[in-house]
Amino acid sequence: MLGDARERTFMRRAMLLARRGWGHTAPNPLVGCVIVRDGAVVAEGFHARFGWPHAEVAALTAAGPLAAGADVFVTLEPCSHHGKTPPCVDALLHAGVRRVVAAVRDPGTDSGSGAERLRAGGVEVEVGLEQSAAEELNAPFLFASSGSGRPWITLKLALSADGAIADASRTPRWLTGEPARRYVHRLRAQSDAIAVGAGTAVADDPDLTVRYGRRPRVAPMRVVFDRDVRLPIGHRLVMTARKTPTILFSRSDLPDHAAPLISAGVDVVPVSGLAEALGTLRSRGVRSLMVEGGAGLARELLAAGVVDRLIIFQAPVLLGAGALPAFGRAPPVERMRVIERREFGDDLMTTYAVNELPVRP
Ligand code: AOF
Ligand code: ZN
Repeated sequence: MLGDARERTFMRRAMLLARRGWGHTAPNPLVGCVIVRDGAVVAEGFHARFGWPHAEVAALTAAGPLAAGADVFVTLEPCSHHGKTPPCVDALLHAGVRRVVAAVRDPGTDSGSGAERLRAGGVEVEVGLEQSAAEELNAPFLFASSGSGRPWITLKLALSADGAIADASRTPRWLTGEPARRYVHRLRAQSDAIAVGAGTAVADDPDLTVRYGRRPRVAPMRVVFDRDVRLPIGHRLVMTARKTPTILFSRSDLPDHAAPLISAGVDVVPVSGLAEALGTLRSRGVRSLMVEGGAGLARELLAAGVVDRLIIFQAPVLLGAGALPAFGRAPPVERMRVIERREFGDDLMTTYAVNELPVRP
């Protein structure tokens, strides 16, 4: 029965398998699959890398003849199209599975309608088991398919217990400990691009690269929202721009002092404002954007209503009088949905849903 505890366990297992493709499947989704017979898992699979076999095919291959008459749990509706690989629907029908349980529908116009095709072939199909977890797993993919003209945006900030990002002296310093900082590299690895505002780029001289854990298939693009082109030529982002693509969004009347940055390989793009910058990123293939501060950019994004997920790492530190509040004069947001809470050493991470995924018509 859909939703019984054991079936949920199978879907959660498929979700865990899906995560093994972390950083390697974009622009495709993370997908995992388990094949069950007589209440026991007989085979598993996941989409390991862009262009490689889909999760269902990997699991069917592992199952061999055991797939006949089996139940299949998959985190995304099986595809019905010939893309880089043949339709999973055909593979499932050919293997003679009895039933397919999918967590969420595939919104793709080519790849979708797998459920109907399977039903027409006599397979029992149910959709929606662990749906919200599956949506969270592939939010950028689902958001892109909804016709959004901008990337799915995650704003990540490290704050003191008194809600600030810098003390009165504004001296850059680490608030969070090593485990939290490592996890940020993991978050970066699953993002198409990583952005900061000009203030943070100037003050912190960040690399914005993935330097810990498994490297992603494609290094995330680096983005600086720097209206007046304040990024110094000697900063890391500029020095390494030829190695890792770096976009700088400036105001539309490009200042003359941008020339050396352009010569150094920074892709300086003059834009009329935030909306045009986000549209440019999306049109260049950025579906997921992680923003790492600072206060000015955070305020601007919140005010524009384009923060989809807010990840706060709260460190056991008080920055005291005169500290820089994380959100400046950001607009109030009504109760946000808490998606996840996790501890990293003494730091507490909370992921909030600020926006919800648009519901498919
Ligand atoms: C995946 N992995 O495990 C599943 C996917 O170009 P293709 O053939 O790789 O097809 C990509 C589309 O197939 C993808 O956008 C999604 O709609 C669907 N399902 N994709 O990459 C998988 N099951
Ligand atoms: Zn497929």
